[in-house]
Amino acid sequence: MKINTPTYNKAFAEDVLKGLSDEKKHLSSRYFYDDEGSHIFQQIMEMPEYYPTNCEFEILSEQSEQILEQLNFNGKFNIVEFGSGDGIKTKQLLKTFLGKNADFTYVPIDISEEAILILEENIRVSLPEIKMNSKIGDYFDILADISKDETPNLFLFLGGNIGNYKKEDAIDLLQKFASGMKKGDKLLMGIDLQKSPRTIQKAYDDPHGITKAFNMNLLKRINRELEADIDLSQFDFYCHYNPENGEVNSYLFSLAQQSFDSKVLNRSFTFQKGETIWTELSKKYSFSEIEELAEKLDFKVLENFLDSKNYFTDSLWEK
Ligand code: AVI
Repeated sequence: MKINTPTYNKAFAEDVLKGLSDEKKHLSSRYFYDDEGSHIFQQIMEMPEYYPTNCEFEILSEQSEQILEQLNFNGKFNIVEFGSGDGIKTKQLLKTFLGKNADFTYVPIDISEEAILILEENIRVSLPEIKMNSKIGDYFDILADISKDETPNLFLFLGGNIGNYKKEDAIDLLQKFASGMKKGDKLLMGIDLQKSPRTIQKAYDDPHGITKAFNMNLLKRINRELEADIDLSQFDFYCHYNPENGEVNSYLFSLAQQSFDSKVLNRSFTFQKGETIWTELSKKYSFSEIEELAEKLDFKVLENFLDSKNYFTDSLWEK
């Protein structure tokens, strides 16, 4: 008997079904990052309006020596990176640490084998002397293994990704990180800060339409993977920064009363004219919110490493 294994991603299908069936429609920004979405995100990071990447690059290029001093590790340690991406920013930190003769092993973790292979190649070409022990798989399975070892760890969670988690989900994620950390282990986390609402609004509501394309790619994915017939020209993108709570919320919205079918989900979905699909939260933090979050999780904030404009922090926490 031939068993038909689904060619679509089951979690994606379930989440789309749930998200588009709820009264207030939503789709998770987690699904932005297929091959095309990852490519569009690269373009976002190159836009002059999208300041977080340059800010974090500046911090890691100019302050890694101070970061190393604050770690206060004597002897060997691991640098464990969650969601390492292309490693361009991390390379700045690794280079400085090597220059200071720090004795460490770099342990990048990613779910994608391809991402790890590209990263390894990229790091080895520019830093051939580095000790690297890459891991492919689920963060938390790997974390459980790492925590059994006596070697002290510096965990990296860069890029400001924590901003894409709702408060309760951010706490949940950091609690999972914490459960794999020993006393004295450190976490260096990229966090985007509250600043002029105009600067933030421009970074997300960009004039090039790249962030719009990033969001629209979710609909393209539904068409392709869930065999749907969404008319993309009948949707637009909107985002809004609220300086009172530090949240950028992003939406797709329907330009007409319309419906579409998905063969995979075996359902049709109807939209009113102007109806929204919430796609992303990008939360900007104040220093007091960072302190509050660390305290709740039993971490101590050792130092906030800021860029010259004070837009972004790499916040160093100790367990
Ligand atoms: C990945 N993450 C930190 C980005 C952000 O700024 O929230 C994703 C992004 N969304 C729109 N532009 C960039």
